[in-house]
Amino acid sequence: MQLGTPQSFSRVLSSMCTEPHPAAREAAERFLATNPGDPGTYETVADLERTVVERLGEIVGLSDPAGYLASGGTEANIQALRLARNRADSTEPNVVVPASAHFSFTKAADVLGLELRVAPLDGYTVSLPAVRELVDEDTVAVVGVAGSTEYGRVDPIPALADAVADASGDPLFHVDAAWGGFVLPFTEHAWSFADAAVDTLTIDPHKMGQAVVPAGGLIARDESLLADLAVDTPYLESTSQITLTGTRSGAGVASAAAALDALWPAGYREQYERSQANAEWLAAELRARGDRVVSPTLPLVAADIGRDAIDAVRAEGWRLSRTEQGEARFVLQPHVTRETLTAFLDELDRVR
Ligand code: 0PR
Repeated sequence: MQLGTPQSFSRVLSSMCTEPHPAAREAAERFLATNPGDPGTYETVADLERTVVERLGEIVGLSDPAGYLASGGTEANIQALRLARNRADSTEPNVVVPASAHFSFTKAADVLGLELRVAPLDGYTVSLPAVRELVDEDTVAVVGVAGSTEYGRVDPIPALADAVADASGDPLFHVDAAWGGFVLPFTEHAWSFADAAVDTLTIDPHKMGQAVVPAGGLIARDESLLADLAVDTPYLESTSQITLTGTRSGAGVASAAAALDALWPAGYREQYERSQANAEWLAAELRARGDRVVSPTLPLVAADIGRDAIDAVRAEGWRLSRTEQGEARFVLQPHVTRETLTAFLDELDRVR
């Protein structure tokens, strides 16, 4: 069988994945045949996972974090809603999410039997009055997004936490920082456990964290919250399991550990500064060409460059996707350098 060659990242402009850090790639290979799902057998990787969770706790402003490394943001978001549902005693549970929430919440609501209540946006972030109106005694969780998939925007996390505190039921507050978690610590945004009464949070090492896929992260304020996820594992040496997947790759855990060791905090800060500067530069270049640009508050640019132009650059091999509104969406991942963007703009100028 011909395996072919994996794509290069040189023209990938809209992906939230990136070239893994070299240390992360090497660690992933070393731990490929380990399974943190069975800590009784694979002790080293299980210990390493606890260390990674500790380290992620530092990033998200939590001194004694609970959590684990999931297969990605989808699993982390599903699990956050699952524990919220399991601890509530509603027969008609619902979850309130912003219209900007990632489609993983649609999957979560589907598999968990939750009513998905979608709060409209006010600009690019969730409308607080709308959230307050949608929350009722059957609401088991409210979700805020810290770094939205399409526009990189941050919901008003402290105000959402207040709305949760005022709710008549006892909902949990989940923050989805799957992509934003590795850039937000270097900004002024209020987004983490340190800024508001957050219960659970998604932060994915395999996005801006420069680990290999699969490495998502679910972090909880307290170990007791995760107890609602535990199922008995009668024939393993460990007695219960909180993850959604059973067997899972230790490669993600080890690579996250290596990436965090190499990059937190100075390397991630430098990366954020480089990516943000590139985002602002690209926004200015496109505006100078007369394109409407949604201002990048994080390193993600959405710009109305025209449907035909997107098709034309795609035909030249550029991997560029659109927002629901049809704007081109540039995610300034580490592999998207100034040289890449200059080459892209040259192409854009050529095709239109
Ligand atoms: N939460 C947010 C805010 C996300 O942006 C994403 C993924 C998820 C959760 C789900 O994470 P997993 O995909 O790890 O389960 N957003 C990316 C996107 O839709 C996913 C992606 C990644 C798509 C790489 C394409 C790609 O090449 O853009």
